[in-house]
Amino acid sequence: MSGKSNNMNTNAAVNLPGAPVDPASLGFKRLLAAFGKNSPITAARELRAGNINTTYLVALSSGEKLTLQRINHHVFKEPEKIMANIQGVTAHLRSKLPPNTTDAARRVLTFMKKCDGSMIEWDGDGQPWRCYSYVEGATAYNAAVKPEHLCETGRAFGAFQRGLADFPIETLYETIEGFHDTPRRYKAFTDALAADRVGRRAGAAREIEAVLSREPLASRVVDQLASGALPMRVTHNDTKINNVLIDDSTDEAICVIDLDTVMPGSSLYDFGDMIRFGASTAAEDEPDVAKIALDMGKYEQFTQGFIAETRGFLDRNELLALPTGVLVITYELAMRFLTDYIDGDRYFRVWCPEHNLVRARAQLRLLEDMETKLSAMVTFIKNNVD
Ligand code: GN1
Ligand code: MG
Repeated sequence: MSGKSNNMNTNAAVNLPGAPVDPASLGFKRLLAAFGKNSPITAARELRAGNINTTYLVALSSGEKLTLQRINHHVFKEPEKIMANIQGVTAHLRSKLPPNTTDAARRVLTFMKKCDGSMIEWDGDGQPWRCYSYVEGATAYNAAVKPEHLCETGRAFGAFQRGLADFPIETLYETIEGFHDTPRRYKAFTDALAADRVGRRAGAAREIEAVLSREPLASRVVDQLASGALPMRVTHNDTKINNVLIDDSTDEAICVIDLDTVMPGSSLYDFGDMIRFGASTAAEDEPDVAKIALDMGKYEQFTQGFIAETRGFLDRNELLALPTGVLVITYELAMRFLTDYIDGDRYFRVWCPEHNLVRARAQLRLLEDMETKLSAMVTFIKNNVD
């Protein structure tokens, strides 16, 4: 139910995943033409991918396959700024590929430009669209299907940060203000409770209490960023395992995708979100909380990959603090899902009426389990960095 798939479940003659859609009614011909793509469309699919944007795949008679994505304008107020960030970051990462790289287009996403050089086309309803490469022969898994995918994912996100360590951070726009400012998220949560817009507060009393009782956790990372105890870095900010493409034939992580939230941030949040989503024993929206725990075996695999790429580049105290990020981001997501539930599901896409409540409950259960494993998480890192 949750997450996104990239190249899964081919279901028709044209090798594209997703559910067939009618390209004419969605205005794809005009959108593609804006990006200089004029070949007839031979297939179009919708991916039920992600909680924010709407993603389509198209095949053209020229043989080219492309991703067309409608950016959620309610969430991303200034899509041109996202594209400016993405353009800078992808160019930087591309320049870091070894000179003998033969498959650069599979390792860094390529976004199509319009003839005026911009990367956004607005549709008749005032919604922003973009168009980018579709990486063939690679899969975005919602959960690892082979043990090596865990370590590979850790490596990919570690390498992503390392590759951007010398990126001019001051040139990045903050595309969503306070995105991982957890105390600010807490304030939004209590504001939503006070407003109780759709009368859902009473029905979520236990989850609300679980969030309120953990308030001190909210500031554990941002306070250290503010004091300078932790550095600001260029971070991805949405490090779910399904934001890494795994090569179908080599099982190597080849490309980090979903660059919408690349912004200045903390490595703790990136590491933490990777563990929150990928090292759980269940999906982010598992309704049966008895199935949810932190899988320490998975944690260790992710961590090994991440540390292999970041040792010597992240500060030692930062590395040892990574597990704090695991707790804080899990708390933050619990709070964000619950806020949206109380607020009437205005931010995350939901696939069933109580979806945000189910997501929040799942995060809270996972957090409870993580709290008992914090020292084990730290010990594993200590043993691997010293
Ligand atoms: C959203 O849409 P997706 O899956 O890329 C959200 C993330 C959350 C995630 C939870 C811009 O990401 O912050 O962690 O859902 N993205 C935004 O699954 O809010
Ligand atoms: Mg995202």
